[in-house]
Amino acid sequence: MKDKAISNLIKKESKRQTETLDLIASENFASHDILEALGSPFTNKYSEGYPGKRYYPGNVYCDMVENLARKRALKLFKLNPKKWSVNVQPLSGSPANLAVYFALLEPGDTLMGLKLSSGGHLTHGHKVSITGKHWKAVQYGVDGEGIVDYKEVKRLAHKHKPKIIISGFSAYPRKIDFKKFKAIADEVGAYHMVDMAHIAGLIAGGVYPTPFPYADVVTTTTHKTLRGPRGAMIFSKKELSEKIDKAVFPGLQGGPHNNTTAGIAVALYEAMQRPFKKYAAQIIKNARALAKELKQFGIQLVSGGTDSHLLLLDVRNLGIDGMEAQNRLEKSGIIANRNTVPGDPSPFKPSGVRLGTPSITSRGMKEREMKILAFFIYQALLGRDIKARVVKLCKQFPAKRFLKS
Ligand code: DSN
Repeated sequence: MKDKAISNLIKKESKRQTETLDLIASENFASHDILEALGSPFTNKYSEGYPGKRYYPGNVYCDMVENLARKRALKLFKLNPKKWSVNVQPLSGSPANLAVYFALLEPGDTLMGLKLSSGGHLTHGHKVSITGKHWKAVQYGVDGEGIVDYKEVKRLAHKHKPKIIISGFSAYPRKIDFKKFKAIADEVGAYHMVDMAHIAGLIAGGVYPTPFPYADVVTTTTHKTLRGPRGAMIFSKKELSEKIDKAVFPGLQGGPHNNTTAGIAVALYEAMQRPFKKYAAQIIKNARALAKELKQFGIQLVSGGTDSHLLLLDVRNLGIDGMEAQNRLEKSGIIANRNTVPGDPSPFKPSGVRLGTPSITSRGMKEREMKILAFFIYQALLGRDIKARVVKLCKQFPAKRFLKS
């Protein structure tokens, strides 16, 4: 690369990723093949519209890429193409969710989602997001154990009659009862939308319950447990797909990022291969092992454990808050984000840290390493410097093979 400034920063970022442990639950390592697709000449092409119906010429191969991505997406999640459609153009998760609301709601209509402070997402109706400003947002919570309060979901749904009920969360360690959500949505005539961004790879790997039998629309990003490039997809029942497609383009976006679509197609191909199932299962095994070990150090976990790729630590009993925990971990080369725990009064002073295992599982770590990692996390949270040992562990599980040189 002639631009030495950027080339240097890429090298530095690669080194940072290699020499730290990434426990951010929404991050992962995309494969070298995916990086190749992202850096391919597909980045040069405009293709507003959909395959066979583009506004510009020259899209013969873009059409093939997008059709292949769509076909693979339906196949991976075992969906009948006569009943389900998928749009692979959303630029990321937030625009994907926005497109669904834009397609299915009128201005001022009501949507209902989990509170941010209980593990929901900004785009599920938080007041600072357009989704909470443009539409009337009703927010449900979790109970004292950190489990979705389904009674409250039902009560609020009957009271406010939302048009969309959203399930699928960003900081929720347990299994979600999609069937219950669908039953409540049906009772009040609402659509059930599942945002499976965090758990898509686990669902694809068959190690987390699939939401599809109980959903009308399913959105997902492609870069979390699914281990693809940064992008998103919207699955919808056939009768809704025309509205969704129109909301994505021309409603919200211009030309799709064809290089990303190519990367998504590669990620879907990879997720269909046998090793991916093993990978998905190992993510959960690692999360459970990490939870067990951390608990032995007296660390408190929201809901007491996990059924997924993430854990939510409540660090108050260590005499620190989430921000301090995040900083102490980062000093030792462990990258994890501060997070609210249920009941936190403000997202600006959260009491917890969210940990996820997708990225370290991609590096090849297993239960044995979770024992070591739990010790490192505990030491770092106590303010002890264990950076050298973290770097040593990183060297044993190199990330170089994912990174383009
Ligand atoms: N930022 C993502 C996460 O960390 O969960 C969600 O958008």
